[in-house]
Amino acid sequence: MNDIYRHEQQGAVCILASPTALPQAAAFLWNRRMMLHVNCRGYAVSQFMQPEPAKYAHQPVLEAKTFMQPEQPYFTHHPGRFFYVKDEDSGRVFSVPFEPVRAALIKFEFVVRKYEVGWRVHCDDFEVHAFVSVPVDDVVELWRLTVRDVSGRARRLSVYAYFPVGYASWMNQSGECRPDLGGVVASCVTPYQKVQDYFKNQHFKDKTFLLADEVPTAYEANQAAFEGWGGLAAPTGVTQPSLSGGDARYEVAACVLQWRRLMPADGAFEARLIFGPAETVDEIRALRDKYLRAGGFEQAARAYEQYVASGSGCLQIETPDEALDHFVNHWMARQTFYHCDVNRLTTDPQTRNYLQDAMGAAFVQPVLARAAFIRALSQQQSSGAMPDGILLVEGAELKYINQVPHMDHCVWLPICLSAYLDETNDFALLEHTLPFADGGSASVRDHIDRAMQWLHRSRDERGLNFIAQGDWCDPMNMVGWKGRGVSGWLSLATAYAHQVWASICERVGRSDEAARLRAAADEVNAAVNHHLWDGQWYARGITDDGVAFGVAADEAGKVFLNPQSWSMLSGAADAFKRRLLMQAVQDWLDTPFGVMKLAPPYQAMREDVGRVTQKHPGSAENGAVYNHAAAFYAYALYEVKEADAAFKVLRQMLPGPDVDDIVARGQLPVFIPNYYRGAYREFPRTAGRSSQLFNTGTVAWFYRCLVERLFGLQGTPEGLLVQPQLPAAWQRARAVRQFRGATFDVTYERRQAPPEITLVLDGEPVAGTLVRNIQAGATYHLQVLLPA
Ligand code: CEZ
Repeated sequence: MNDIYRHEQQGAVCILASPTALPQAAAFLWNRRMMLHVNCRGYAVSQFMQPEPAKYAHQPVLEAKTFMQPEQPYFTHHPGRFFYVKDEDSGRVFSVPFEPVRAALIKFEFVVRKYEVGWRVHCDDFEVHAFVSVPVDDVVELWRLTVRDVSGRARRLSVYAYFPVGYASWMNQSGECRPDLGGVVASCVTPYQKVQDYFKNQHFKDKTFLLADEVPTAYEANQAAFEGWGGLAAPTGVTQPSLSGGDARYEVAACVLQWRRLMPADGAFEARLIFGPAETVDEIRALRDKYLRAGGFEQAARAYEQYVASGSGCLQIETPDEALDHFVNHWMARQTFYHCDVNRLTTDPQTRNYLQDAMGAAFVQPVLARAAFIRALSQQQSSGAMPDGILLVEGAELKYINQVPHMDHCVWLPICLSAYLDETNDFALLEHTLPFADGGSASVRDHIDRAMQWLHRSRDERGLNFIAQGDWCDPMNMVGWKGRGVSGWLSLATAYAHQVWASICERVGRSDEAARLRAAADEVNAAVNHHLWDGQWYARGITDDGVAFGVAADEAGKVFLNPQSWSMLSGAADAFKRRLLMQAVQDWLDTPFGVMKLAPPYQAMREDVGRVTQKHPGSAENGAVYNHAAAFYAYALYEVKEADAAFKVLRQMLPGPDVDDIVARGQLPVFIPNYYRGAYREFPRTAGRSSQLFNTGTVAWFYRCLVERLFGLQGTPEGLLVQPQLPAAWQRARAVRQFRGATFDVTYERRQAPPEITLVLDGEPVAGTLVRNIQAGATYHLQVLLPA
């Protein structure tokens, strides 16, 4: 493909061939209890649940009155996994992956697969392979290292594994070489001050171990002793013949292993390493026995591959856009599954995130979606209000952002549930009885009725929804903190949520309720049209002091994307307004990397809007190409049958296929990031740069847009509704869709005639666009003939 990036196995393997072209490019692995984020140069961040998120390496410094280790020389905590290779004859040293030595490499390959990540590096006549994976349930990194001679002569070499620990405990930390275990064990005490915290922390996994199956020649457990004054690129431990076997005694610990070897020509050194946290040495020994015994890694790999495959989703495609196929066929479901199976590794996910992740689950593992709706609704107040976060484990608390009142959580209930119902036809769920957080219980149906009533009540005398300290936009915290400000987006979302719920009510025979809901939606739409239409687009809201913002008169934050998108969903915008606002989006928000969330970006704090205006211009909610918001826009464009415009927005979420685009974004096409930098006019140098953050509601919406809209394979109570909106340039495409236990092999073809969509099911023409009587277990061949 090009020198920097290529793929193998139809996009299942992505390979970056330069450590410096996309220096922040990264990949992630996760299991039910941990997440590992590694970048192409060898920096890594890992997190595990105990049950709150914690780190066994590179801990964040915890707030405390005590200054951190004032008596220690200050060594920075490098969050990496490094291997050094030293030719004992020449004394030359290089490191794998690339950091920290940054030697000139003959070959560099960062290899990303769904179930493992690694490197293939060629330097100094050695070929080094290092790969990491994780098991399904244990918190441990499984590393395979191979160093092979390619010079054809015998070599004397030393190989080192250096895994910095980077504890931040100002109470207690140490490290010891443990030849009896075949590695190094570091220990700390998670710092705390409140006596109650002792009882919470006492069984924490406060040890970090690095063990190898291959017996090391020497060990080091003291970071300062290893790095010496040569630093990371030339650590004392590597320049000397042998690691000193030192310990760390209230000093910064490190895990360093050395293997000195005489290698025959073309010979290879191989080792397997395990790195992770544990509470006790017995636990470490048990992990050693489980993984470092013969076949231990292989067994874990098989189970992990199966785990990842269990979330492969309901859609495989073959289109004229090969790079899109690669993302959809290999990476889209994986990212969606990650979100819904482990809830972004928090114990109190934000309610809107939790519900949108459940929406994604509808396409990969519907049982997870069902469980999530039940859990979320069981935490609703009987008033209909939803909490800011959903508590997932005993003892979890609403923390940080979840202590800030946001007013939008109820809108996500019908919107996300509708995807689940379409997918599964599980309308029985609506009659399921669930408790309220403050006592009493009612059916799911009643819970959602109350949520809609709560939204409808939470409006001002103009009929617009209060924003309090935020809506979908978390950091928009000062529009309504005095209790009067309203959100244009939330009002439109309220109208849309009412309509979605009305459609569901109609399907279960509640036509009176549906009519009431539609009337309520009309009322909100009318209020928005009356107070927030600014002439060419919709305003974002009205502040506590009665000032409309997101309007033409504003210098910064003139146009916001969300109200425009949701006015198309809620139907507030008629065809005339739609034309104007789509033009405004194009004029103000469009960039080669996608549509920005707002423009121009705020350059200084605006106290009647909030901290969103303090974020760097073009970053995050302050005018990035915020993919989650862009996904709403795409979905709305499909709603009004703007198929080409919608596809363009979706396509721009993926880096590539051109290498220039991949370089500008700095990211591999293995996930959709939460944003790309905006401020396209103000800061063109950084525009397009990926945030590298793979926690985002975007992917669930991307999935939904593809399944239901682009390929138009949407479930209804009667069967499968086929209403594709293929990009005009596609002459043909194919989709294999899993639906209610059946497989649909669907081919799309543009033909001159007939003028309407025609369906042919297993050779028989179908009247209309609905496929009925679907039998689980069956495979159907569906031909979709589209007008040219
Ligand atoms: O968080 C996301 C939230 O998790 O931002 C979205 C919001 O809808 C999601 O629920 C838009 O605001 O500074 C902040 O508080 C930010 O709002 C971030 O926490 C933001 C990050 O981008 C997380 O990915």
